[in-house]
Amino acid sequence: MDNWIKKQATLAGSRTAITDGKQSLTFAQLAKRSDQLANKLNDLSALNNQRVAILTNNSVAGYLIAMAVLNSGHTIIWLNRRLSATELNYQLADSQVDVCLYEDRLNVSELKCRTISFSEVNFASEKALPKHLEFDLETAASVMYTSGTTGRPKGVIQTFGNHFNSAMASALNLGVTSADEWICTVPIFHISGFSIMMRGLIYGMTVRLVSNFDEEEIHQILVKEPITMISVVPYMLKKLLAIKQKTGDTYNEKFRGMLLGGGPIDQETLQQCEKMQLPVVQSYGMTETCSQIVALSFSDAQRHIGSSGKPLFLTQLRLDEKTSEIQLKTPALSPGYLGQPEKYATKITVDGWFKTGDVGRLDAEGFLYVDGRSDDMIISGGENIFPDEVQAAYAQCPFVSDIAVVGVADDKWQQKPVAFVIPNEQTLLAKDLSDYGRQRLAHYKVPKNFYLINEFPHNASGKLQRFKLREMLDKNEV
Ligand code: S0N
Ligand code: AMP
Ligand code: MG
Ligand code: MG
Repeated sequence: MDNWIKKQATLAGSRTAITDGKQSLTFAQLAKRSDQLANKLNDLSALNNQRVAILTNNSVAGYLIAMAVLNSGHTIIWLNRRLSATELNYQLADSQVDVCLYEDRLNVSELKCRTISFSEVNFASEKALPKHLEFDLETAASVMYTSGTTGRPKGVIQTFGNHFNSAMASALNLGVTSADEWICTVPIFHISGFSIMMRGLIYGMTVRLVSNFDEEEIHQILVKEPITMISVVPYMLKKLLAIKQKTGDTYNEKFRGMLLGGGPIDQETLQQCEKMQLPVVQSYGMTETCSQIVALSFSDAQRHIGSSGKPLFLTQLRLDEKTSEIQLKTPALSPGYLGQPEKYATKITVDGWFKTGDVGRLDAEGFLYVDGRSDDMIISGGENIFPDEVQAAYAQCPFVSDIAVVGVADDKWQQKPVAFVIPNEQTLLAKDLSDYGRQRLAHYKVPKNFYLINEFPHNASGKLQRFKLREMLDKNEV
């Protein structure tokens, strides 16, 4: 298959590929620049290993480095910049990378591998690589880590074929073309963001990057610039809706829609969006499916408020007869977890369907309603938190005899983790517990509240009953 970067340089060379509002590159410039950067990475001997890690915020520099890594025929290991050094070091070791490329302003002092800043890459000399590397549908383009209820995080492999199928299915649903301009406010280290970069390459469409989520700034961009599409998680939708309600502003006349995903949303918010004539397209997807595989269409969005839509072109979906678990077959499905085929095998049914861990319903017309998780996963502001992972971080904590983490509803983050603690000392302070967690975990994973308790509710077989802890909170018993 032809190299997508080179291909767009010949098809749409003069069109803008990427812009942050100050710096812009056409597809022709992108091809040239990613060749240069790949040659510089080669000169730095940063390409000895098949995989290269990238740690960055959304930035043109990070986007270009990612394109250079793909262009050089290597696989990107995307690192979540909110993770702790311990968490990042686990992923670096697990993916067996020997180089992490990082945005200059980020702190990498505790990372246990060779680190090269983007400016070091820029200043390097060039050592030529083969001029025109092909892309291959079966090859891993990217890897993103995701946790689970058991065991350590797993690297989800996303092939070029997964990205291509995902982008095509999305375009067939939304009618996106090269005339669109998609603003990327979601992190490029998540599939929500990286899929926008890949769609940009595949459609020949302009991607507008913003470095962090500042709702006032994004609102102004949506009003003033010719943005047609934005991807948001519920947290972002609510912030943008509130500004629209306050100002009464309308977005620029080309604006077509907000692709909403990454977690559940309440009906009330969707109804308010409708009132404000904010075209929201609900969707359902995950890292393992390379972004949305179920989505509403513009024409159905209003009629099926609360539904995540229909399975997109080529995706098959069924519900498990007993558990109502959502199960999938799709060409966008990851071929596996890096180095953990046995973990991946547990996610596939005997007849070959991927088990999502989500529970849902289908109405008579085939629209999907996602009801929630079958496990204890918490989604806070679009980031996943697994209670077992948080508990494990406190296993060695001297003040804690035992700890149980549960998710509760939260106005700001939709859900937040809180902890029940059997203390070793009665004078224990929440701040000490919080500080302990913040040294070991991504800050969004650290419980927002700590409740001291004498014993945990267990069932007859000794399993922790998290629902009983949640009931205690509901009844104000702690
Ligand atoms: C919500 C975001 C933007 C919040 O980040 P913000 O405001 O930039 O925070 P910071 O300034 O960095 O930090 C301030 C304090 O807030 C804490 N914090 C940050 N994030 C969270 C959080 N999520 N929960 C709780 N706390 C958080 C920081 O720790 C800091 O606190 P202190 O000072 O104490 O350290 C940010 O979280 C964000 O970007 N979230 C979205 C992530 C995302 O994109 N998730 C989606 C993942 N799923 C998928 O990608 C699959 C679905 C999909 O593909 C998709 C999803 C959406 C739309 C479209 C699609 C698609 O199909 O294409
Ligand atoms: P991630 O593993 O970070 O890619 O997030 C994917 C998970 O987010 C899914 O497995 C669901 O649990 C959740 N999710 C995504 N879209 C929706 C939706 N429309 N409604 C409810 N939950 C969703
Ligand atoms: Mg996941
Ligand atoms: Mg912020």
